[in-house]
Amino acid sequence: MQIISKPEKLFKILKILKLKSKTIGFVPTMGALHEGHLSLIRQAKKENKIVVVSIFVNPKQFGPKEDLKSYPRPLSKDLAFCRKEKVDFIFLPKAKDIYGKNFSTYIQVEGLSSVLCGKARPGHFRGVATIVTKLFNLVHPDIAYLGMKDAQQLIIIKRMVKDLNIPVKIKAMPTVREADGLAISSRNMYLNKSEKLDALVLSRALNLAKLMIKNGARDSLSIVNRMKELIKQNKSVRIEYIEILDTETLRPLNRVIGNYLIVLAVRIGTTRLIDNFWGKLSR
Ligand code: PAJ
Repeated sequence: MQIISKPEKLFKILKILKLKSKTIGFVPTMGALHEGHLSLIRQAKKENKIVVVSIFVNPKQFGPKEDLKSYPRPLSKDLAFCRKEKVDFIFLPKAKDIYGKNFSTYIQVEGLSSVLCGKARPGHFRGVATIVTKLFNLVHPDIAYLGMKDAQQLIIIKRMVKDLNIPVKIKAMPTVREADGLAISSRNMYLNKSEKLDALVLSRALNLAKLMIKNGARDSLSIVNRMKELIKQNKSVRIEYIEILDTETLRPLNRVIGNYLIVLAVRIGTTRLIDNFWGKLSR
């Protein structure tokens, strides 16, 4: 496993490998790797000759009051995980080498970036789209692996790749959960014991919605209301949003039909958690 920090060096090495027709699988991350990240890496290993993992806590996607400083950075543990998974290259850049002096170009995916998490985190998706574009330009992956856990991020990146003709295939990977149903996230480590129990309400609310839909419910409002009722039983959980949307446009669906996405965001203490369910009903 080779660890590269300089963008130009990474670009040069990968360019040579590409000329030798080696397929490149790419997993962009902010580190603090867990089973969710590892599932992406394993899939990339299965499908490509070369696997590149980037570890970069991207300052441009954090708001001024967000957790950039305290975001976990367990680097030696991350590297050990990657070594075990036989990752070929780790890209570990410094912020100053990614955002040089006078940096002033951003990618803005309009519409999709200003709803849901984009409302609570203005500028977040601009930061994500910009770094992901830069990483794609440096790595030139054949396939990039992204988690369905971050549904809005995935939908925005897919839109951007299509709109800008970026030559990469985006592979969406299912959410990895703890045995109790909690979606694994680097931010779960901010939760104390009782908050971790409170957090189970996210997957429970999604399961309730799934059951209702299985039993024939189609009216989004009544499903969302039942989810809200369930969550409100727990006084320490504050709902930010619960919505049922179209998976491509993120437009709200009055009725559950076609490719739909149930998304929710809550705050527990100071921690913001998201979860979702991707479903399909034939029209
Ligand atoms: P990060 O939060 O480190 O996540 C990296 C990738 O892992 C994302 O595609 C995310 O959706 C996926 N992931 C996280 N938890 C998962 C889980 N429980 N199951 C499956 N996949 C999971 O997302 C980012 O970093 C950044 O915004 C990034 C895209 C790297 C740009 O900076």
